[in-house]
Amino acid sequence: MRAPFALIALAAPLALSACGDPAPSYIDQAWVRLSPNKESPSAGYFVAHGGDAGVQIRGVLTAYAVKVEMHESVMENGVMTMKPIDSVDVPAKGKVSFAPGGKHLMFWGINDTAINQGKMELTFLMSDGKRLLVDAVIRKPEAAGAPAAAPANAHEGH
Ligand SMILES: [Cu+2]
Repeated sequence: MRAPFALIALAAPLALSACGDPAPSYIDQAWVRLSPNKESPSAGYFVAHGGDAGVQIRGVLTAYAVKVEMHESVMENGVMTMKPIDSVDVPAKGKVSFAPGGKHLMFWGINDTAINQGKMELTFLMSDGKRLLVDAVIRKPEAAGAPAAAPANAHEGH
């Protein structure tokens, strides 16, 4: 019974000297693709980085929109649809990207204050009890003069 304890006693100082505080999880590259139409929701994207411990994103809040949801785009019977998701695992030392075509945030009613300042603060609720505050850059639809309502193929045929 003595040998295992002796090994642990030797290993512990090495482990302690190798790291200081545990690396925290964090979120970056947050941005919002503003919908050209105020009636339809806008999508948001970011990258979540796991720290030394795995964690879950349990929800996202913002004071600058009426509602936020986490969504996932999935193929069902050959059709792309999206579903709300309640939580997302961020593995230890791994990362999870919310990106166009996959997981994304959906915002309803982004207010003009946020649009005018070009960014909005998001609060990510984590399963370890932390709240991560991140500024998401708001990217407006193509120049205001570009007719959003024009046919998508308007420039074809040249
Ligand atoms: Cu969505």
